[in-house]
Parts: sequence; structure tokens; C-alpha cells
Amino acid sequence: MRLLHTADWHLGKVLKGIDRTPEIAQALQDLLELVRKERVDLVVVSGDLFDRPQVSAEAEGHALEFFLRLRELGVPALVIAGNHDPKERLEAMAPLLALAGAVVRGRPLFREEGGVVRVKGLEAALLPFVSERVLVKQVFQEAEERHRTYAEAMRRILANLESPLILGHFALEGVRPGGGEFAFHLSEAYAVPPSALPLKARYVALGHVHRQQQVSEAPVAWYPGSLVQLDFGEGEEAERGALLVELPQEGPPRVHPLKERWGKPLRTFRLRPEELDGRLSELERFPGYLRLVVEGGLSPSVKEGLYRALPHLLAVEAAGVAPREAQEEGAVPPSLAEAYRDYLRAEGREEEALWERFVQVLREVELEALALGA
Ligand SMILES: [Mn+2]
Repeated sequence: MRLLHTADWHLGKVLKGIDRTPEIAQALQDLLELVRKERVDLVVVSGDLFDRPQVSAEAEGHALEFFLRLRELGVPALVIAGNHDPKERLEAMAPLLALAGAVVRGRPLFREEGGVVRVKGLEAALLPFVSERVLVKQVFQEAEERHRTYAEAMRRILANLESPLILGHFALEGVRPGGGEFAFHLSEAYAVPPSALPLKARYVALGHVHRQQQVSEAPVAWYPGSLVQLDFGEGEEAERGALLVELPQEGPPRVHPLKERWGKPLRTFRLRPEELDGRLSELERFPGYLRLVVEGGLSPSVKEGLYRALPHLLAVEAAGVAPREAQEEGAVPPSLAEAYRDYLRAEGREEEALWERFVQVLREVELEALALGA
């Protein structure tokens, strides 16, 4: 059996006013061509089809077209919601997409509830993203078990769903972040230990982290990465794209990263104000989108002149203040929820209700930020 494994499309992504949807749609067109040419049997989409709860009609249209064209090719698909997806909307669309041969899951289900499906003779588990509190509540239903962690809940549900193929949207401990993911959902509270992956799985098709990488050998688990470079924080050279996975009747899967690259490059140029004139032609020629980080910053009028001269310039920042710069590659972003809990503890105020309220507000802010395309 030959799988095409993809994730993190982020249709509807708007980066500083630029709609990236056409670049992502081009990637999807090319993937369809690959499905045909490589005689793919099954397409696997491991979450984050969309960038936020409300996306443009155009973005939604591209997703629907993708599955309808797969149907024309006679190729079924398995789809789970990621943390960015409008999961209720995906659930609502599921019966319609089922007509196109795509099985779509917006929320996690245990095996006995339909969390495991059979497609072309292959058993596959579908584990969409769900927030920590919702998952813990779903898995540990007894009130005295509510202190359990996301990792424990994931271990329990993964064991329940154990199947030859597993789709999941979460960060495995030790993964190298791509830089453009939502930091809170990569934090320690959301890290799943590799030992939680059922050994009997033959291939674990992950989504969530935008840098392509293999994260486990037993069982074999990969992130395909995003289709395009979504954010300046994601390295221009970082691996990304899609994976072609051969799953033989027996023996280990063979995973082939596709060499195709999509979308425009995003590059940050760091320079001193006096270097600007000398490097202007280099900036003009750059074929992608630019961000300038200038030592000491620039006056509003110089900035304005630059934006006029360089239509592909998306941001001018003063050195040292860009928040993303603080996140060194590979560093584990701190969990605000954890930090607040530590603070309360240090203050001698272990008030669970207060902490819960904080997490709730944090989540609201988070959703708001996603809605703004952050
Ligand atoms: Mn994502």
C-alpha cells in the first residue's frame, strides 16, 4: 500500500496582510498530480488543513476541491482536525466529505466509539487534536482522576486506538519545532513521550510540527512538515513538504520525502541603517517576502519609503524587539499555564479555581490571536 502523508496546510493563512492561500493551493494541485503519477492508494492528512476558525470561502473551496478531485482519482483519504482547524465545522462537513471518500474526524473518539476505521483493508486510528482539559476529562471520567496530565491521557487513548496506521496531531517530546507553530501547543504541558506510541503501529502519521522529520523509529513516526514556509520564524532551509510512504505487507515502511518545494521563501535581512542603500538592489531582487531587522530601528518616513520601493517587504522591525527572535531554535517554549501554577505555589496560593480561570482566559486570548492570523 502506498500512502501520501501530508499535514499543516494552513489554508487561509494571512501573513502580515498577504494571503498565502494561492501558494498553498498550488501545492495541493501538485500533490493531486503526484497521487495520480505515483499510484497512491490512500491520502492521509494529519491536521491543520485550515489556519484559523474563520477562513475565506476561497480557502474552504480549495480543501473541498482537493477531496473531490481525489474522488475522481478513486483515492480515499483520512483526515483529522489539528489545533488550528475549525473542528466543529470539519465535523459538520464530514458527511459531505464522506461522499467524496474522505473520512474526517473533528474530535477524538475511542475505538469503541469509531476512533478506528478500515480503509482498503487497512486498520487506521484517527486521533484529532483536542485541548488538554477536554482530553483529560474525556479519558479520565472519574472526578478524582482529573489531575491526570495530557501525556497520560494520550498514552491511554493511543493504547486504546492501537492500529497498524495511526494519525495524530500533537508534539512528540524531543521534536525540533519549525518556529511558526502556536507556542502554547508545543509547550511541556502538551508534549507526548515517544513511549506512548503503540509498538504495534506500523506507521504513525503525525502533524502539528512544521519542520519535516522522523521522530521515532519503533514505531516509525514522521512529521511531513508544512507545505509552504508559513512564517519568518520558520527557517527558509528547513525541510518541509509531503511524504510518500510505502507500507509493504510485512517489514518496515519505506518513507520517501518528496523533493518538490512550494510557496515563496520568507527571509529576514538583518542590517545597520547605513547598509540600506548598498543592499537595496539585493533586496529588490529577492523573489520571496522580506522582513528587515534594522539595528536601532528606522524613522517612520524611511520605513514608508522602503515599503513603497519594495512591494514584497512585509515588516520592518528594530533589532532586539522581535518576539520570535527570543525563541532560539530547539528551545522549549515555556508554558504560561505551568508558570502561573508555579507562581501561585510560590505565593502559597494553590487555588485551583483561580488557575483554571487563568487557563480559560489564556485559551480565549489564544483563539483571538489565531483569529487575527498570528
Ligand atoms: Mn500547524
